[in-house]
Amino acid sequence: MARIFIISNRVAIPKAGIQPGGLEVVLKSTLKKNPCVWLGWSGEVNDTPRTHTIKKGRNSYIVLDLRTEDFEEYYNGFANRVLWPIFHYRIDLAEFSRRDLSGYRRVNEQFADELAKVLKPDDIIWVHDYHLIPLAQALQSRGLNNRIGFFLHIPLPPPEILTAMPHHDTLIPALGAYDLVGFQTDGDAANFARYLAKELGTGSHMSLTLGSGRRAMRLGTFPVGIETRQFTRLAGRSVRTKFVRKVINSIPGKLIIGVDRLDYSKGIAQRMEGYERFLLGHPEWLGKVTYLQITPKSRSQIKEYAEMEQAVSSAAGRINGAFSEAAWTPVRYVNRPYSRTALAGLYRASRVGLVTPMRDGMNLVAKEYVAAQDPDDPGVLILSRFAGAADEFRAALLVNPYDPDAVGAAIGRAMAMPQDERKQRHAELYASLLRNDISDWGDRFLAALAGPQKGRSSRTVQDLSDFITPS
Ligand code: ADQ
Repeated sequence: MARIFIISNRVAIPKAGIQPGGLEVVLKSTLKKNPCVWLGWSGEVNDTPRTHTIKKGRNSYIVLDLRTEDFEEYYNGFANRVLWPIFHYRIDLAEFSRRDLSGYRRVNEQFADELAKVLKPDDIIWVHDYHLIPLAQALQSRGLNNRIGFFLHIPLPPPEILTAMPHHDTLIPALGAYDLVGFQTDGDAANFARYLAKELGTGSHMSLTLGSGRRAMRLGTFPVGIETRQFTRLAGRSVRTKFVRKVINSIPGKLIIGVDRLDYSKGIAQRMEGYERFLLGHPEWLGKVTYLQITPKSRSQIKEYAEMEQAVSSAAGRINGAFSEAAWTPVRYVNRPYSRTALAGLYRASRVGLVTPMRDGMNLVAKEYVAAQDPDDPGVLILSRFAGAADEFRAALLVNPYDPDAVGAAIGRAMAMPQDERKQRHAELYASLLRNDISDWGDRFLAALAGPQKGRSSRTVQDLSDFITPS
């Protein structure tokens, strides 16, 4: 059985008592079904970097430290200050420097060096996310021609935005060195196809061989899902726990929930404004609804994130200042992470799930909220049309997060929605979750990587036109 090498910025080493994080949940069944080696950054910054290998059953985890300079330039710099904002359509927030780009390339070379020590010719490589775009090229320049796929967890913007990124013309075509490039949505894949057609003049029907000229690259859409039934069961148990009951008993009336990392892509400050418009337009709900926003801080050392922390807390303060009463606080803004179990119960206890990113690759919170509901008395999902999940979740209340009046109106509609309509919408959303469960997501990607004949959802670049003008 061929080994699967999973390569990502961070590695999640399973530890007793620690709940699995995002990527680990997504890759759980791949890690269970195949002998895997997972390689990435240890999370340690160390000027004499070390590499550790940890074995767990038939899987191994190889973690490497980063030098201070590399951490600053690759992670804080190019990945988080250039690729993250630009891929989320925020050219205005990108801070490009050549130094950061060379740090980014250097870490990709470091990863390739480590891989070169352990790879065997029939190992299959699956690279995750925007931190590692040039990795396939770096491996091929070392003569390593393993089958290799790439999955982008975040959005890919159209060429009109991508081309604003300095050095896009060497970086984006580097994806051509992969055998398969996977995206969350057809829209992202179409943007990539349009970039190739426009910038490289591939035309929409040309066979395309980029990079080393060895095999043709293919692209495909593989929307990430969740473990639907397990999450439903978890929510059913969790809603009865002491913790969730205490939260429910502490609020008057209905609960609206938002759960996000503190990131500008998630639109938390804009969402607060939408809630404010709802309170202004629906005085009948004053004192009868509480919006709980759970948001652990992230990337606080980056200026834009620190500014956003400030903007979100001042929006919460403004709303509470204007509307609070002695026995009612309209917004509860909580800056710490909660366990998956606690979140599942809180989702189930909430009448509305407010998921309004300005732009998001998929957004698993939207999927978790739907999975957590009681089918006999479900809550309503309000979802940004700019989340990848909106492609599958047509039965949610879709909103434009740039329009606070529309968000406010959607909250009003959700609060008043009759049970029959809630049940019908939930049934439709839940069916779509089951159709795209995470349990076979890895299998689908790996089957497509093994060859076009096996891939159900991958298309070859000869079919670029399918993506450019989807039927
Ligand atoms: P993220 O940007 O991290 O992921 P998301 O898809 O919402 O966003 O996943 C977040 C995960 O973290 C969820 O499982 C959620 O429950 C958990 N989480 C969020 N806030 C939390 C909190 N306050 N406390 C505890 N847990 C919390 C990236 C991309 C997404 C893409 C995923 C998966 O940005 O677009 O959906 O990868 O591909």
